[in-house]
Amino acid sequence: MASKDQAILGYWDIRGFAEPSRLLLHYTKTPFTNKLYHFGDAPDFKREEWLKEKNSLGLDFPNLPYLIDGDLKLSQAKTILTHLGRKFKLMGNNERETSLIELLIDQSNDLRQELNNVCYRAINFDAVSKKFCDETLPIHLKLFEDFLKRQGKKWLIGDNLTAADFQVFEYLDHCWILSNDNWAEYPKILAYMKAFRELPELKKYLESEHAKRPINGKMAKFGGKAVQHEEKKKEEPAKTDESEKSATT
Ligand SMILES: N[C@@H](CCC(=O)N[C@@H](CS)C(=O)NCC(=O)O)C(=O)O
Repeated sequence: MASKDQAILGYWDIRGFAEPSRLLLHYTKTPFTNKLYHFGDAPDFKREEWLKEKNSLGLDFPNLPYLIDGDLKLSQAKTILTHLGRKFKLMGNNERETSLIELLIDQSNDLRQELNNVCYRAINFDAVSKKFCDETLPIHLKLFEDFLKRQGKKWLIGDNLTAADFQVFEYLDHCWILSNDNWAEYPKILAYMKAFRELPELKKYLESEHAKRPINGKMAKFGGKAVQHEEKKKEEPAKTDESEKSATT
C-alpha cells in the first residue's frame, strides 16, 4: 500500500533513462511510487497519458523522468540519480570519488545517447546498428574495461556501490541486449555485470519487474519489447517507418 509520503518516480513504462534511479531505490529498499505512463498504439504512439499531466505536477521543468520527493520536484535523469545518490550516501567518500562518479554517469549517458540514435533514429537500422556494434560500442567497452582494470575493485569506485554503478550497469546492459555478442574481450565488464546481477538486494527485482520491462518505447526499431538477458538473442527490428516520426525518447 503506497504511503502518501513516499517519493514518486514518473516515467514511461520502459527502462530507458529512469531505470538507474529505480535500481538505486530498489537497492536501498526505499518504498516509492513507480508512476508509469503508457504510449498509445501504433501508428501514432500518442503521449496523451503523460501530456495531460505534464504541466499540472508543479515541475519547474516538466519532463520524464521526474521525481517528486516531498516538496522537492525534479526532472533530468542525472539530477534525479545524483539527488538519490546524495540522499543515500552513494556519491563517494570524498570530492575525488564524487567527481569520478559524475564522470562515469556522464560517460555512460553518452553511450546511451549513441544507442538511442541507433534504436530510435536510424533510417537503415541494420547498417546503423552493425556500425554501432562493430565500431562505436567497442570503443566505449574498452574504456570501461580499462577503467575497471585500473581501479582493481569490485565496483566502479571501490568496494561499495555508488550511484554510478546503477547507471553504468544499466546502460551496458542495454548495449548487451543489442550487441548479441558474448563480450569475451571484456572479462572485467562481464564479471562486473555478473556481480551486479547477483546482488541480494536486487536479484529478485532484476529477475522479475526489470526483466519484463522493455529498454525502449514501442516506437523504437529495437528494444521496444522485453528481451531476456540470458537468451542473448537479437530482437527483430520493427519493420514500420512510423518509428522515425515518433522518436521522442
Ligand atoms: N535531458 C533529459 C531528457 C528527457 C527526455 O528526453 N525525456 C523523454 C523520455 S526519455 C520524454 O519523453 N520526455 C517527455 C516530454 O518531452 O514531455 C533527461 O536526461 O532526463
